[in-house]
Amino acid sequence: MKTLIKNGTVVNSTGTATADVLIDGDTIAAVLAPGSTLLGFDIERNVDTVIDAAGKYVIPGGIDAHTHMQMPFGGTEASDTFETGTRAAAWGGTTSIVDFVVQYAGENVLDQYAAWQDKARGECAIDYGFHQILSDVQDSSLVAMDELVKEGVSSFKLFMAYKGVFLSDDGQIVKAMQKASSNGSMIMMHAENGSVIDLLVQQAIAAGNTSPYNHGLTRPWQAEEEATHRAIMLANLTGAPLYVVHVSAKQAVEQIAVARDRGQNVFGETCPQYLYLSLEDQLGAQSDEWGSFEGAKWVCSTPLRSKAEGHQHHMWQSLRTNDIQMVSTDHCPFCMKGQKDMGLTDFSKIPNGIGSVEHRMDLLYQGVVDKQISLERWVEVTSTTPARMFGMYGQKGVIQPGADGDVVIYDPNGHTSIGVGKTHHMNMDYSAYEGFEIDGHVDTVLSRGKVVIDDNQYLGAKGDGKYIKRGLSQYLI
Ligand code: DUC
Ligand code: ZN
Ligand code: ZN
Repeated sequence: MKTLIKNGTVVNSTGTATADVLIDGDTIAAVLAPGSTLLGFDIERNVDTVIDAAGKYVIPGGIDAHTHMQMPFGGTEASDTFETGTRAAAWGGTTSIVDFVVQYAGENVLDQYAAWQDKARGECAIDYGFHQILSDVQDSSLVAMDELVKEGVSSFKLFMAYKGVFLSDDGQIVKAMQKASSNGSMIMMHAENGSVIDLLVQQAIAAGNTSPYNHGLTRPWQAEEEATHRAIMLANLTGAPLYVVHVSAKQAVEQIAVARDRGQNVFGETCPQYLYLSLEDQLGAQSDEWGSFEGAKWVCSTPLRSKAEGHQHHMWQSLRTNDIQMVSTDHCPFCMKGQKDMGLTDFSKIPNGIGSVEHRMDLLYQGVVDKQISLERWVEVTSTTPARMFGMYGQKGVIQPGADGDVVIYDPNGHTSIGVGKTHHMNMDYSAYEGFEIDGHVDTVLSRGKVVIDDNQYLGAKGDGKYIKRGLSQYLI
């Protein structure tokens, strides 16, 4: 199967050019000046499909490096399966995800890895890779880290919060970091001080402060800044590279920036919710159906931060200045009915998570329209950097010969209205971005050369997606 995407504006992180993109089978065969021939060979006449992308952007498929499909969590399970979540991702121009294998305390890491491979195999609409979550860091987990790197799992997530569920103590963190420092893998960190949060939550509940807004109040920025600083110091001690996930506090960004300026391999990720949503939105949320419990829709960790305190503004600025390197979703969807409502009388029982795997590319494109980031930076933070950070670049994250034919044709003159019943394919009974209007549209999506979205139709199939065996981070020497 050969496809020619002609006359489009090809946008890579390095620059923009009008070009034709020839895809042969799974991979990009050539990027050519418009109308070129190949050694006298008329390309257009000899391909199976021609897509005219005049006036549109042709970008590398989005890579969401932080998703939790069907994750058992908070007394329930994230509501998107690998099938529904990856299909929704495709609708939104994301052609690869990196999800998390979960190891809870006492479980064996390699058994869990095998179980997650079984869950995802044959289910995904787009390509998928895995990070590994470590909770207790057993001796066998350290051996498993070496094994997993050979399997293409080159990043390990640890938690400084969620005591009794995920939390690793500082000694366990250091042990995992020492191993990462020796085998070249990346340590990812959920950086919030769990003991402090647990105390504040208990005090809030005892005082009768049970509504969803208290979730944010009991996870203050100081708990994020302190844990981010501690994680950076432990990484410094061990020489491990550190990637801080879902950064939401401007003070945490400052810690990352200082460490980077000192020459440490520290990286930061933020998410659309910290760029667009705020604690004030959550406080003001009211509906006929849910009253103030409406705010549960935006209970996630790290929490939404105060707009008045400038966190949102600072996140966009950090994306421009590269103090934050990339944007993932932390896609962890739960329905209001039957899941979030477990916390109707106690916010601490609301399962933590927001779903947005479908909307990340659009929401970040709106940042281009709103002059928050450049067109090339859009591609960089949503595709190219995730590919480099997690050992996929060359195969993913770029439009160039030899790369996978993961291509999105994005119409800057199109429009997308986000909301349930409009553009919503995630398995959630609400949208965290209901009513958001985007000045652009995902027209066509190709996943390894196959058109999976075109003209508002899904043309892919469950099982199209293949496992991505990742290498080591391409930011490390
Ligand atoms: N934060 C969430 O909001 N959900 C899943 C886990 C996490 O760290
Ligand atoms: Zn986390
Ligand atoms: Zn997460």
